[in-house]
Amino acid sequence: MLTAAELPELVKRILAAQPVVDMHTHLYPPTFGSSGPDGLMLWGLDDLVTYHYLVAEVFRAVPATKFPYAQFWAMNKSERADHIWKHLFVERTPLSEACRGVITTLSKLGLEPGVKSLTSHRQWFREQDPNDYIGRVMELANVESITMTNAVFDDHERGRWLAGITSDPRFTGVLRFDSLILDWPTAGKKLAAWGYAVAPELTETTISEAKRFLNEWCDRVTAIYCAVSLPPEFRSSEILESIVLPVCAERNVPFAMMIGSRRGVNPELRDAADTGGLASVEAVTSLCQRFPNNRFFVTMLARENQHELAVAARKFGNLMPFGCWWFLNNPSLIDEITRMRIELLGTSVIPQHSDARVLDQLIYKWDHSRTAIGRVLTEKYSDLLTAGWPLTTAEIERDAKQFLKGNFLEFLRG
Ligand code: RAT
Ligand code: ZN
Repeated sequence: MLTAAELPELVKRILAAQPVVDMHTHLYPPTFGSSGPDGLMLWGLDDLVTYHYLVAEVFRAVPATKFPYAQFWAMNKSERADHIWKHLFVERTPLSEACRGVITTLSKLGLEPGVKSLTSHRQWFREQDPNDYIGRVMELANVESITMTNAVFDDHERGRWLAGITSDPRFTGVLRFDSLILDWPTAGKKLAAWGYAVAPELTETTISEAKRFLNEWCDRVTAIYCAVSLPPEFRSSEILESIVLPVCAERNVPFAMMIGSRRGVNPELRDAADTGGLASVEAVTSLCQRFPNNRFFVTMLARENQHELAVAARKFGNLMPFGCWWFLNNPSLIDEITRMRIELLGTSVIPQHSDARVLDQLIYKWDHSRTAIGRVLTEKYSDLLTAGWPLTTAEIERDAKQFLKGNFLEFLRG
């Protein structure tokens, strides 16, 4: 029988050894382009250091009144990385989660993180072959499969799919179509221009043509689920209910809703422009109740929505809460949210996804998340021992597998 004293090391070891199926990232294989302004695969030092989380942070260190946005965006990527490095890593202590992430990543790659200049590291990354490097990063992060986000209304990505993409077994596809639900006037015009017979009104033909569009694109990207990100005020929509959910049900794929993002509050920050807000869990429960043949992955951006979402999941088996999303992907919040979810839902949640935009981030996002989840589990197992349960190593291994991989794959299968 295990003892409480053994738990911290044992849980850590088991979580580290359990490969992850990462259910939501913004990563791409090299077939989508791995260099230059058009490459969709982001990787390496300059992408790491210019991550949009760090762009937002550098404008706190050096405000736009002193260093105007236009001046920042006029620099090339390496110059922006140097600016961020100087102000967030050299002249200040890199304490924030996004800063610490760069440090963890460099250390795990065997690179000295405490440097004043990025020049020599930049050279090291230049020598890596992107295709081989993916393997190295996945091994270091112990990630076995990367789920992409394939934005069908992004003209650039769409063009690449239409030109023909050879699939990469390390990556799986997800069809993402925010504007179909949030901005039908624009999305509908695009569909019409792409040859689908849709009208501004949701006539029968429009509905069946929009379904044809979704089906064709789900086939093209081999979508394992469909996804949208929604603003705090989202409740539901006719398009969602008459087009999207029926297609997902027919294809037997879950629908992922990432709720609570408010886009572009400070557009000057570009990718870093968005913020979050309190959303409605009642909107989620209403959909779960009225669409029992659909399965919903749901993550919410507001900390204040998390408890109600976990309670909702107790009521609906077709609801799977996942991840500590974006501004919640910080150790203190992962701790709080994971603890609360486990107390309410046992092992039936997906505690985390990486949301990595830059390949190398898999290394730190999963390292930091495994640590945070491990702390919670250690405490929970210790409480269980105190309560009298004869906990075994095999049980901890089974839980780690469910949390990091199994729950996602099982919910996909339905
Ligand atoms: O977390 C992020 O990096 C955000 O910018 C978004 O990509 C968000 O995760 C989303 O999928 O909309
Ligand atoms: Zn995302």
